[in-house]
This record gives sequence, C-alpha cells and structure tokens, in this order.
Amino acid sequence: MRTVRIHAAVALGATAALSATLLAASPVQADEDPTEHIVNGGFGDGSTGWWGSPVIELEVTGDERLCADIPGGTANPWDVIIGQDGVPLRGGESYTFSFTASGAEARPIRALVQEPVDPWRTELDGRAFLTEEAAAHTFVFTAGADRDDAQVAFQVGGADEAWTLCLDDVSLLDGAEPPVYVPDTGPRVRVNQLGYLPDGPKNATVVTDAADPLPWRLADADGAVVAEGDTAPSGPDATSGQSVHTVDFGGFTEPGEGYTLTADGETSHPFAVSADLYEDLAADALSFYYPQRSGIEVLDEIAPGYGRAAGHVGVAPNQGDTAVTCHPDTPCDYALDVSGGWYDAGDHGKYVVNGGISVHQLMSVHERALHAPTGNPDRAGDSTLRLPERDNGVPDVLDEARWEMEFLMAMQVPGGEPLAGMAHHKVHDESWTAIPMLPADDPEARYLHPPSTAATLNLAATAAQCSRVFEPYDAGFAATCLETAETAWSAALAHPDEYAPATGAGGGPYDDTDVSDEFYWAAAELYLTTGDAAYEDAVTSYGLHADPEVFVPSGFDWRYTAPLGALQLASLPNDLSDGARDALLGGAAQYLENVGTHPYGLAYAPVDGVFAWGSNNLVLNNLVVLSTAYDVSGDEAFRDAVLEGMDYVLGRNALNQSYVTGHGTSDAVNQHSRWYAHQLDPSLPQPPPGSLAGGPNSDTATWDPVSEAALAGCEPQFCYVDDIGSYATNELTVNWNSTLAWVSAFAVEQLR
Ligand code: 9MR
Repeated sequence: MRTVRIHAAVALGATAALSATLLAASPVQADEDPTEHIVNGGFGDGSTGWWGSPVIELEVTGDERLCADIPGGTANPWDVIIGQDGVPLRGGESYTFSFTASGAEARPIRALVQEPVDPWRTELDGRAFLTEEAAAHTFVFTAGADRDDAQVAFQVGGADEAWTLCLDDVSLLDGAEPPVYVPDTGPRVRVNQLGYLPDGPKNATVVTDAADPLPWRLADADGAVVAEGDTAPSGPDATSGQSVHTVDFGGFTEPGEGYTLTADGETSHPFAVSADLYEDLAADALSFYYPQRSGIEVLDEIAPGYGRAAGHVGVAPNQGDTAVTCHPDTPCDYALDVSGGWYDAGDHGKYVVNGGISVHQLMSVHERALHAPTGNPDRAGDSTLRLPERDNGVPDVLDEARWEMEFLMAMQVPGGEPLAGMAHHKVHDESWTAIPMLPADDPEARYLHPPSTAATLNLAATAAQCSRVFEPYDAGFAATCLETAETAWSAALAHPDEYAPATGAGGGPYDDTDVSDEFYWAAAELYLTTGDAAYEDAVTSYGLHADPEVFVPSGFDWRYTAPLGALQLASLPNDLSDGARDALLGGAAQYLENVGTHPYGLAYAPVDGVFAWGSNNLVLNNLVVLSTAYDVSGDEAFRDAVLEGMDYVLGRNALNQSYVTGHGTSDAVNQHSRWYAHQLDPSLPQPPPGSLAGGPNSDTATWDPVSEAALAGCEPQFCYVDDIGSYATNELTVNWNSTLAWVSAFAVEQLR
C-alpha cells in the first residue's frame, strides 16, 4: 500500500471544490487519546453502518474491504454516493479524516463531512485522486459548528466508464492539530516581477523592522552592481500590518533582463527593464476572452492548451442556451436564443450587468486607442489577438466585443411582451454545478431571470457605444446596435425601478438597488453616439454629472457605473467634455495621492480599510481613472502613478504575488474556474496567461469556506489565497480582465 501525503483540510461550500495542497497540517495528534467517530470503518462487521446510492451494491470482501462497482455515464460526483450518517461533530474541534482507497487510475472522488440534508453545509470537502493500488488519503479540518448527525459521504460519480471502488480503514479522529495556512511570501524585497519601463518610475518595497535607512543595490544579470542607494523608512503599513521601507531607483534607465534588488540581506525576484514590458500582457489580457466564450468550440490551434467543445449550444447534456425560457418562479411565454457571449467567471452563468461593463471596457480599449494622444489603433487592431476572427479587416478587440454584444442584445425582451425592450438580468443554471465541469458537460436546466432596469441600462450604454465603434466596419450592425440602445433606454425610462433581487440559486445575484449611475452612463453613451439634445439634457440633469465625487475612494465596478459615463465624457470628443475633464482631474487627484503615499504604491484606499471582493479590479479601475486623467491633461504625474500602480498588481505587494497568470515569478495559477481546474484535475489546464485573480478580500462576511479556513485574522493585503476553492479571493472574471486589459493597453503605449 502507498501512503499519499496529507491533503488540504478545508471546508467548502456547494459551489466550490477542495484544494489538494492548500494547508500545511501536521498529522500528529495533539490529543494523545483521540476518539474514533466512524462506525465499522474497518468493515469487520460487513457493511453495517454504511449505505450506498440505489445504483450500486456494497460488497465486503474476504479481507474486509468495502467494494462497489461504480457505473459509468453519470454527470456529477453526487450521482453515486457511499456514506455513513449520524456522525457527531463539535464546532471548533479539529479532526483527521482518513481512508484507504483503490479504483481507476487518477479517478477523482470527493470525500465530504457535511450536513445530511439541504443545504448540505460542508465541514470538509476533500478530493482524492485514486490509484489502482490501494493508497491512504488523509485530510485535517476544523468543524465550524456542532452537528450531532453529520454525514460522511464519498461522492464517486461522474465517470464515463464503469470502474470498481474499494474502501478500507475509514476513520474520523478528533484531537487533530488545527491546520494553519502560511503563505510563502519569498524574499522581503518586493518588486514588479515583470519589471519597469526604462524611462518610467521604479519603486520597490522592503519588509523590515529596521528603524533607519538601509543600503540597497541593484545588480544586473551577471551580479554586477549597477546602482545603489538608501531605502526610505515608511513605518507601519495598515494594509499589510508590516513595517516597510521604500526604494526609488528611477534614476536607473538601462534596459536589460534579470536585474535584482538587494536590501537588508534579501534579494528580490528578477525583473526586466524594458520598453516592451507590457506587450505580452496587453495581448494576453485580451486573448483571455476567446476561451471564455460560450456557444463556440474553442480551437486548440488558436488557444493552445485550451481547446474544448462548444458550451450551451443545445447539445446534451447541456440544456441551454438556444431556447431558454423564464425561471418557473417568474414565468414568461417566450423562449430566447441566448447562446454565445462569455461565461462570467469560473461559473457558467452569463449576467448582463457584468457583461456590460466588461464589453464596454473592451470597446474602450479601441476608443482610447483612437482618441488618446498616446493611443495606437494598431496595437489591438486586426490580427493582434488569439481569436478566430483574425484577419477579417476588423480590429480583433472589436471582434471579441461583438461576441458579447450579440449575446447582450439577445437578452432583450421581444416587442409585444411584458416589459418589452428591457433586458433580462441574467441566464444561468438552476443549481450550482460541481467543479471541475467543462461548459459542454453542464447538465443543469438554465433560465432567464426577470428583466432589470440595471441590465437594461447596461444594454443601452454598450449598444450605443457599439453603434459608434462598429460604424466604420459594419454599418448595418451599428444601426442594429443603436436601435437596440434606444429601445432599451426608453424601456428603462418606463420601468425605472425593476431591481434584481439579492437572492437566487445557481448563479451570482448581481443585485443593485441604485440605478442612477446606470442612467447616467447610458445617457452619456447615447449622447456621445447621437449628439441628441434629449440625451444631453439627460446627462446634465443627473447630479452625477461633472462631479469629482463620482470618483469614490473605493473605486468602481459593475454595480457603480457613473465613473464610466464621466470618463467617456471627459475623454471623447463632445460638447460636455470641459466640465467632465475638470471633475475627472479633481477625482483622480486622490488616487494620485494614494499611490504616492502608499509604501506599496497602492491605488486603493477604501474608507473603512476593508478590501472588497475583487479588490484588484478596484485597484485597476482607479488606474483607469488615473490613465484617463493623463490622457486628457498630459500631466505626467498621472501616467507615473498608473505605472507605479501596476507594480502592486504584478508583485510589489505584501504577499509578493503577481496576480496575473503567466506574468511574474510568483504568479497566481489556481483561480477559481470550472474548466481551468488544473489544481483539481491535472488533465485540465491552469487559467490562460493574462488571467487576473480577484485579489485580497478582507470582507469576512463574503468569504467562502476555503478562505475561512485559511485566512482567519488576516491583514487586508494577506486576505488572499491562490486556491481554486477560494472564490471570494481568487476567481477570474470577464469584468476584472477587461480592466487589466484596459490598463495594460494604456501602459504598453507609455514612454516608448
Ligand atoms: O464580482 C462580484 C462581487 O462584486 C460581489 O461582491 C460578489 C458577491 O455577490 O459576486 C461577484 O461576482 C461573482 C458572481 O456573483 C458569480 N460569478 C463570479 C463572480 C466573481 O466572483
């Protein structure tokens, strides 16, 4: 028998799966005399105490192992279960759950300790990869609540082919050493792990308790010292709980690879000084979208390593998305073809408000390239990205945007129906699916959720922008976009308070009860496209117009879109731009100050100090504001703040973490995704290069069980774990990548 090293020991919710190696836990028992809580775990008494799903028969072999033939052709792990009920757990107690198993080589199974009834709250959601030879598997977890009647369940369904499982030595012992997550933060000298532009700012951070300045030296790839100086102590940092110094080596301008910075006896990860620093990132961040597409086969020759069948094109076991009707709780008498678009994130849902801000930012990559002084329309022009529409005479970024726009337009309620012209808020599965789950394998029923004013205004705004940017390439499509936008606008005016609820199963809520900001953004886009006085009046009638305070300290995202309207009016040609520019420069000043005064150059200062879900996106959206301030003013301080702000995302942070897959020495690679689920199934890929992780989230009320198990008591910058189960800190999404793509597109054009 082989012994498999100890596994992660975390509790996970129904939407997440287990990390295999997240937590270092000692198998040594703290209690010398732990109690066994499994009945007949050695099967000396036949199968007493155990039950199985009706599709299997439990057999106990002569050498006292429990074996069962597991049928092939099931979709979900929970389609075949072996379990034991009535297991007592004490909240706060740590347990060692272990078993020996053999089965099909590399077959993943789920080992759960959980509530025995809906909502099946889990205390442990472990994953074991089986071998043909029997091997031991061990998990350590801390129970979150007292449960007299917990259930131990092995979920073993989901295989195409039949196989045979044998279990032995199933054990649940109390008195375990609680698992502790300790991030590997590497050297205490923190740099942008990609590097720096030759003529750009160059800042680093040293974690040290030293009170006085320390000498630093910059070495080239051969180890020769090329610059030196002294650090600047900056004292305690509230976002990390660390004492830090800063290093400014902006005076060094010599291009090269493999530089390192040394201070206080520690040497940074290597980095480049290069004018081409952001080229790959800018292309990767946009090429992220093709394998995120729904409704199309992803070709391996275009996205190497990411080829997969089309998802949700009406082919079983998929039930969507070619004729989707309304949720049974809110019925309608029509069905829509809402195939296409992008999957939102690590789930298979498609949500209009989040799709809206995402596609807007992609179209804005193009619009900025046309209008900003440092814009370069060729950069994301035709044949620049990895997608099927290369070489069709249309900028690739617009090809990608059109894929989503057509989906958004398909979400509009048809004429003659109640709420005609509004947009359905979202389409997603009836229940959360297991992870991993390739899009084409999703067996759930999918429904349209009720139209909302926020979704309708997202459609109005983006379709208006679509009309503008597609006019030179496809006038017919541009006209359709404008007609859709105007219909949506009228529908939103007629139904200004249809709010999406905060509840719902199987998909994100994307709830929002203040849509004044969506009205402002949509009016701005319609005005920019048409120049019509009615839209101009609408823009200026909102208190949000020309107000620097729309640029709030916490940044903006899908829920708060007023800054999008303000940025567009400030940066594109129109008669309202003067007031919008003044407001933008006023609002951007605070982010400039934040970057300049923060020892990690952080462009994010939430008022309460709590880092929100997707904080990296909020950081980057503040960089969008700073970039646009540079575009409209030419004030280089704004540009330099953007470049310094990027350092944080790419490694100059408390965790020494690049939050972008494939970029940087210590990059995030386990973002929560049902199909880039390499951490759970080695046959699946990691996320594509250029995938942004959500990032630190210190709002404990929103945490998933992996975050709860790993991050208790964390300082804000430390509230992140690169684990696939940590969807509250480590998901990837279309709206976060659009911001990364936008800022990368800005950065790639600077100081060339
Ligand atoms: O990005 C969303 C974040 O702003 C919300 O606080 C959070 C909780 O509602 O949801 C996030 O969006 C998730 C969505 O609900 C489902 N798809 C994945 C999204 C990213 O985590």
